[in-house]
Amino acid sequence: ETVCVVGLGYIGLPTAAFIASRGPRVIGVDVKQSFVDQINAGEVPFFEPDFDVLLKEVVKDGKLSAQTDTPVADAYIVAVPTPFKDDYAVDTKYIQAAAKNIAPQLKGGELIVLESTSPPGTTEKMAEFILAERSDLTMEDGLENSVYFAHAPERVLPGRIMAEMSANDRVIGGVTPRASEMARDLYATFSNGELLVTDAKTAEMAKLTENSFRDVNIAFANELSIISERLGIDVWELIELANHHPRVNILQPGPGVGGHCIAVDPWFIVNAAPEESRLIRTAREVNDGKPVYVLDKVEALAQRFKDPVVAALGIAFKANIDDLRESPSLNIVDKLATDVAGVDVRVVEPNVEELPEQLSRHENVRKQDLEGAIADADIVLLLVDHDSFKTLDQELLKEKVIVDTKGVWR
Ligand code: SAJ
Repeated sequence: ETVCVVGLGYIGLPTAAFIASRGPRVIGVDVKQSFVDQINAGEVPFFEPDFDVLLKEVVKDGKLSAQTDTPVADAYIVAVPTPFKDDYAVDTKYIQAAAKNIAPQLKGGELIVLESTSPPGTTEKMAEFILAERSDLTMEDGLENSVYFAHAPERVLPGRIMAEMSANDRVIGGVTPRASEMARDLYATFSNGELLVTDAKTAEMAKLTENSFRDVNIAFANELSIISERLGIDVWELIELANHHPRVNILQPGPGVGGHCIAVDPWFIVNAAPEESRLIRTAREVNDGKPVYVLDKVEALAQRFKDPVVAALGIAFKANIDDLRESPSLNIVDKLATDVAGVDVRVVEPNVEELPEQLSRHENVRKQDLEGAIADADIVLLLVDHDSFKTLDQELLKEKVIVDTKGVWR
C-alpha cells in the first residue's frame, strides 16, 4: 500500500505522518521545494506543538518522504488550499493542479480523497476533471477501470493537531458507496474516532456547517460585547453567568475572527445559496465589523495624546500560535499606523521572529519586548490572549490607558 498526500501544509503533513506511523508507505508531494527539503531532513516547516518528534521518527524510518512530482500510488489524499475569490466563490486552481498531476498516474482501482474544505459539489467536480483527462477511466463502482472519489474534511484545531488528528470523529463522504468504504478503511488506519459515512456533498456541507456554527456563535459574543460596552456591563462576566445555564454555551468576544477557516468557510455557504443564507452572512459581517470597532476606539483614545505611543500586544490570529493568516489583530495594527497622525506603534509578538511586510513597511511600527513596549506606551492595546500576556505583572499597567479586547486583565 502506498499513500500519496498532495499538499504538505498544516493539514497534509500531519495527516501524512500519522498514516506513515501506522504502516502504509507515504509519499508527500508539495510544489514548494524548500518544504520538500525540510521534510526530508525531518524538520517541520511550521510551528505545531510536539509534531516534530513524530515527523522525525517516520522520516528516519523511511516511512515518509517528500518530493515535488506526483508518484504512482494506491490512494491519494488532496490537502491543498481552497481560498476564495473576490466574489466569495471558491478558487479551485490548486485542486485542479493536483488533479492534473494525479490523472496520468492512475491505472484503475485507486482511491482519491479530497480533504480541503470545499463548497458542496467540489469532490464530484474534481472527479469529473480527472475523468476528463482520462476518458479510459470511470467513477462507477466495481469495474476494472474504476477510480474511487471521496471527501473527508479535516477538523483538527491548529495547536492541538497531535491530540485531535487521531481522536476526532471523521465525516467520510464517497461519491459512490464503494468509495466511502475504501476511504473509511484508509482513515481507520490512524483514526480512533468514529468514522461517519455519508455522501460527498453532505460531507462537504458538514464541514462548512461546523465552522459556520462557530462563526455565528462568536458573532453573537462580539455583538454582545458592543452592546455591553454601550450599557456599561462587563461582557466577560455577562457571558460567564449566562453560560452557567445548562443549555447556553456562548463563545468569547475578541478583536474579530481570523484564520483561514472560520473567517472563510461560511462564505462558501453564502455563495452557494445567497438568498437563503441571511444569518450566516450577517454573522460574517458582524465579525468583520469588530476590528473596525476596536480601531475606532483606539483612535478616539489616541486623540488625548500629542504623539501617542501604542503598545500592540499580539498579531497572530489567535492565542499561542505563530499563524498570521487573516489575522484581525494584524490588520488593526496596520490601519492604526496609517490612520493616526504621529502615532508610534510597538508590536509585541513572542511567536514571530520578524514583523511581516504588511507592518515592517511602516516607519512608525517596530517590534519590541513586552516590558519595554508597555513602559514606553501611552495606550496598551491587547489583541491576542497569548499566555505570556495573561501572566503580566499588573503593576506595569498602572497609569496606562488600556484596551483589552480579550478580557484577560479584568
Ligand atoms: N475566536 C474568538 N472567540 C472564541 C473562539 C475563537 O474570537 O471563543 C476567534 C479566534 O481568535 C480566531 C478565530 O476565532 O481569530 C478562529 O479560531 P478558532 O480557534 O475558532 O478556529 P481555527 O480557525 O483555528 O480552527 C477551526 C476549528 N473549527 C471548529 O472548531 C468548528 C478546527 O476544528 C477546524 O479544523 C479548522 O477551523 C479548519 O481548518 O476548518
